Amino acid sequence: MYIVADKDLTYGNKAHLVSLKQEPTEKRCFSFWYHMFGQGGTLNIIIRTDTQNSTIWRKSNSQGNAWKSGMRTIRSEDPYSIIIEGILGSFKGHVIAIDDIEIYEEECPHPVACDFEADFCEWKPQNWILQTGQNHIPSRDHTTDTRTGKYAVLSESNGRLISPDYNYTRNDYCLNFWYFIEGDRGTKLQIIKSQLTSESGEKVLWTQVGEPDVKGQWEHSKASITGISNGNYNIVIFGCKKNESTVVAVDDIAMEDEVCSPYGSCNFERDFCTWRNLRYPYSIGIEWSRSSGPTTTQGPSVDVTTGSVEGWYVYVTGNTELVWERAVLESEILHYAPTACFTFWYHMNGLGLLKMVLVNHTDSKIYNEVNIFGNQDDNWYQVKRLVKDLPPIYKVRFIGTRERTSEIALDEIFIQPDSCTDPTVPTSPLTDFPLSAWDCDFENGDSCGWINGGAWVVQDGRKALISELGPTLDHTRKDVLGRYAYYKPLNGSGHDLISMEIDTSNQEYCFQFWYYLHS
Ligand SMILES: [Ca+2]
Ligand SMILES: [Ca+2]
Ligand SMILES: [Ca+2]
Repeated sequence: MYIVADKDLTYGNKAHLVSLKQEPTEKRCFSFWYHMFGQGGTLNIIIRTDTQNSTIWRKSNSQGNAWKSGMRTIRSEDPYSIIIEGILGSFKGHVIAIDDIEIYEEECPHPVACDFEADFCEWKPQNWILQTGQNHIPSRDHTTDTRTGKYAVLSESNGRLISPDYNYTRNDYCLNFWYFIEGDRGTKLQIIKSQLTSESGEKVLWTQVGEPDVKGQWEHSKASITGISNGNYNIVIFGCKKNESTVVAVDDIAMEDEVCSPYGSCNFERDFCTWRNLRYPYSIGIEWSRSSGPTTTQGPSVDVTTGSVEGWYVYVTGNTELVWERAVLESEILHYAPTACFTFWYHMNGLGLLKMVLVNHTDSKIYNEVNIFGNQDDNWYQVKRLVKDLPPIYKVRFIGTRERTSEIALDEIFIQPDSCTDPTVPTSPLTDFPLSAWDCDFENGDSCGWINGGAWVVQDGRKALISELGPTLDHTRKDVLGRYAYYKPLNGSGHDLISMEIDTSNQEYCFQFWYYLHS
């Protein structure tokens, strides 16, 4: 079933597909497939009761040249109808299609994922609101990178965003999210694992605080969540701020059924992970799209991850008549330095050129690392490249250039620090002593129960690079993501970092620490 723009159509014209009236429900999964390719257009799923309409799902603009799965759990105390609303883009021939609508009597899987475009999904907001970038900071959301896209923002001095109830069956999950913080040190964002039955059962998994005079930007992060299947837990996104003008916002939350993969890695099975198409003038005429199975006679018929037509990869696609077209896929900001191993698979059965370049985030200088020429056979090939002398912060771009009909495909991007052999396991601090309650590596973003007079800031190397203050590597992880306490007094702040009381009457202790002093 599809809608198409003909020449008489004006922007904003809508088409509605309305279901029969449904019985009230506590949980009923509405699942469907959609195809939205080309600029403009919106697809809404609306629940209509006798008293109100609520939009429970929304996507706008191109979602790539592929069928994608959409689903939302419906909960309604009143009888309702489901409305599928299509709003076309403004150019002729634009198509929005849907297929395979299914309704079944249970919750949809993955309720934790949310892009905040329609609502809070199943998250319960306490003092968080949805807003667009219009007249606000941040001025764009993360999902759509537009002024009309929505994100969740803290509206009071503190608030919680509580994850939906979900029957977690695995031991390891990874919460992926994007956040924006702008403000003083009283501005804080935390990810907390919270036990439903007791107030005391809260464990802080991740913390980030604001720093005065540092401009906010959307940043990607992950929090490892373990042991959530052993009890009745929720994930809580906690924000607090001391001052009206400061901002704490989140967007594009997703829960993955596995331990957190390294930053920048992607197998394209569910989405683009953190990779993005760059617009014109970086890209000309074409873009990278996700797909599975054979797309053209020249492209791959299976992906690398699964080796089947069910698996997903990305390929350059478009239908302009330019002679040399170009599509640029860019990573999030990466920080594996000074040495990292870049692994990816490509398929280039036809004319074309695939480049992997690195862009220094500090001065935008570009380093050309890999060039692969087309006209190869119908096979996937792996590239593994150890790159040395990397800058502390950079991005990776895959640039596909093709002539008219040729195809370039990519899959299984994997980036790891240090070497191309076994992935490195983060080492715990080297110590000859048993662990104690006073130990702190600052990796959770707080000072582990040490009382901070206010002059100490827990920061990572990325923050140090922006503010040009402090070391760019910590001692624990020895990379830009590792955190440490940095002495940076403000007017009126106390200077001490004070431990909990230590009783030395029965036992001796050794106090050991690493320091960095430079002036
Ligand atoms: Ca959004
Ligand atoms: Ca794949
Ligand atoms: Ca550390």
